Amino acid sequence: MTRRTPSSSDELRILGELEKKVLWLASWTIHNANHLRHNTDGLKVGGHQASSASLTSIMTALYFSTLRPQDRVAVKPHASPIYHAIQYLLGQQSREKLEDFRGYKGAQSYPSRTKDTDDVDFSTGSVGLGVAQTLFSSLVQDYVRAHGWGMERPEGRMIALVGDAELDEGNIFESILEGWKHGLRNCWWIVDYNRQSLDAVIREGLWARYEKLFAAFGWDVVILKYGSLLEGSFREPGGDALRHWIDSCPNQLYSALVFQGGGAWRKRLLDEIGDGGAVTRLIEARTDAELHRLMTNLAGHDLPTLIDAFGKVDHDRPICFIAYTIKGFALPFAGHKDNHAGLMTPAQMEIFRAAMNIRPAHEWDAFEGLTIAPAKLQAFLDDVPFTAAGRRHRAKRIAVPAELTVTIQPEMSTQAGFGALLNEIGRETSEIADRIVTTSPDVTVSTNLGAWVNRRGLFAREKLADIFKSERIPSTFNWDFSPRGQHIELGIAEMNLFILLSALGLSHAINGERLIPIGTLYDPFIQRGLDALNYACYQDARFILVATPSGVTLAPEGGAHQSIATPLIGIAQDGLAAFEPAFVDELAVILAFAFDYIQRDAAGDPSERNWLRDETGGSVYLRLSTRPIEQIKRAMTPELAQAIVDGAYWLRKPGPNCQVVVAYAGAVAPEAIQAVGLMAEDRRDVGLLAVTSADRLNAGWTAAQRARERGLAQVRSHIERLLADVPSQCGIVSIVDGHPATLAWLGAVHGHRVRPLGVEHFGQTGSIGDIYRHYGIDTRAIVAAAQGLAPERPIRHLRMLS
Ligand SMILES: Cc1ncc(C[n+]2csc(CCOP(=O)(O)OP(=O)(O)O)c2C)c(N)n1
Ligand SMILES: [Mg+2]
Repeated sequence: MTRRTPSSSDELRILGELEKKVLWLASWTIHNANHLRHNTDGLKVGGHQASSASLTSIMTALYFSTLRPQDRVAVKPHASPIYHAIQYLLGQQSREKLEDFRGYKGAQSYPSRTKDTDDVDFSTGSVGLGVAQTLFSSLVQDYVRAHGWGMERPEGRMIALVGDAELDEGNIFESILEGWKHGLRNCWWIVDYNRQSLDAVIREGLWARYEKLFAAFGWDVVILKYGSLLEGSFREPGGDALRHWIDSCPNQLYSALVFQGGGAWRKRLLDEIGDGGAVTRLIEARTDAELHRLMTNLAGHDLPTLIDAFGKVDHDRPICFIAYTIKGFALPFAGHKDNHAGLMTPAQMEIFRAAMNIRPAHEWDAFEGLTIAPAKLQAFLDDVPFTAAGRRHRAKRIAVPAELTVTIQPEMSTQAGFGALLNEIGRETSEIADRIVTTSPDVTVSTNLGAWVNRRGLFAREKLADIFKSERIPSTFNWDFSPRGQHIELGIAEMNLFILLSALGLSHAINGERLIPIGTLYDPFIQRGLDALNYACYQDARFILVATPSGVTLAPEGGAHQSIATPLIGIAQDGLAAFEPAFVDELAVILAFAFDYIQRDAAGDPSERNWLRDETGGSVYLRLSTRPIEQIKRAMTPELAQAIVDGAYWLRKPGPNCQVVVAYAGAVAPEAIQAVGLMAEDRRDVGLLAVTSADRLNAGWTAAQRARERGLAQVRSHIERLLADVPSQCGIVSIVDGHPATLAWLGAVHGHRVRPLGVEHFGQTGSIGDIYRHYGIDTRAIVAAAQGLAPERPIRHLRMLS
């Protein structure tokens, strides 16, 4: 593609016009949403107008000049109106969606990969996460290329537009550390240094700390402080004094003067540095408006400076640009410390309209009020490199084996089963085995990935041999790093795990190369990274999360590591299908399903069989245990496999006179099985329901009810069918090593009474027997609960179970 030299004066003139237009469109979008559309329900758009205006120039320079199709950007959440305005000018955003900004199905308040239609690369919203996502996306790009995939495409730069207060989020620093370890490249962070957060003006001199910090981790730091006008004035007689004054001006005072304008600048400057000579002449040579323009000409608002700085980069080292900006630049509340939620009044908007030459009813016209001929502007826009073909990719699906083989020991834990399954996959040559990439925050061995890593090696761009191996020191693990390795070892920070999974899980869209990411961690630490997990799901990244050990079953390992709430997270987290199998043959079925499920992306209605939106796919969470339990010897039939995936099956079908059903999930299976055996003499036809996914059972049930409410009377979900023949007077004892609410809802399906057992408190250590007794999830507790549900006849074994 031929391209004009970016800094030609003709192009700069066009970019200057577009910059104005972008600010107008963004402001009008916000104004329209507040004053014209949504004001009847009192919906106010806070935090957008001032916050987005500080990025107008930077984003104009990037999107209309610097960026290439292979580049990917995370835009600061509150810059969404600027982003959508740019996309509108590039023909990728509709007027309707701008008119409905923040309204139903309109353009989103924060750029959203899944909900917006205008080519958002990375969602943002929860500050800090999108920033780290760009870093991990760069690592993933390196991973993909090191494996020889996608070499026909140019390398992209992963760019984040970062709010300065966003840098308060710890996850950003966690990611910087990880980036350094992995030799981060092709990553730009452009800090919108407007020295304001939501509530406040930030501390003096923060940039100097950032500079040291980034440099310490191998980043280039480029400080973009003064624009071309100010730089020019510094070269005039008296300019040194002006530079000195502005360099030492406190943030608060600078902001206040920005807000007050030309007259205030003049008074202050003359009072403080006026000398009756060169400095005074420099000031007095300018009108109030010119002086204001000069004094607010920070580099972050100066297109020539920005285009030059971005265009000059001729290396792939990570760069942190600290771009000085003004929050609310070019708007009436510019610089005011309370401006975060500031909105222009209708009167202010009219003044702005007049300044922009916009006629009423022409507010949305792309070139209204501009001085350059529309045809010329349109030709420029049509030729913008960023929107050239090749931005969006669709990677083909990786073939998945119908079943996974594994040798099942008589006693085995699901965690051991997971390790054995991956070991088997790692042994074979298959496409799926090559596309799997595992990662773990310093718990690779303790989550049982060791055998897989021994086979497939660790990933690093540079080869690094395991010294223990070369020194012939016996060790179970072969820790060789190479560009072909398939395990990415992370430090302990769980936020990094989830953001890396988010990046790996979007590789099909970002790099056009599909990966099958599997991340392992201890179950309780899901909560440590929960916002990042939610973020990954919100972006529709696809991965398999294996959390082990879990619950109080890890007993002697330590009370602090027990998890209670995670089964409920599994139920509640959108975009994540949660499973908690008890047996290894179930796990094999679920893992095979997961490999396929994470690759699905069809639009469409729920399946009529289980009422789940299986065709759209999603990510998968496996809650596993370290408890070895006796395995069931059985053949895996297609029916059983289907039921396992759908969420439950009868391990013992209840008879017609059934009085009690025990419904269990996960590692408490032995207690449930034993309790049913002990009750058999005193209770008729006891049923035993094995629940493999409370999440999918619940989701199917909810969807089926909704379908019936829409008139599809015949619809039945999987759990409704399973419980259909259970007599109405029968009670259900549910049990899970997690919060009892996980399965308590089973009673609402057909109105059976439920006694939900589970764990509500944690922290006690001991043997599994001690702990189960302590928290009331042992065999006795199940039998006692059954007795309580149907007390007419005592269960004799209960007395022996104290
Ligand atoms: C995790 C998280 N916490 C809080 C918020 C609410 N919030 C949105 S923007 C913001 C601060 C904005 O400051 P900065 O990043 O400097 O952007 P600016 O408004 O100056 O452009 C806060 C606290 C959020 N979006 N995400
Ligand atoms: Mg800020």
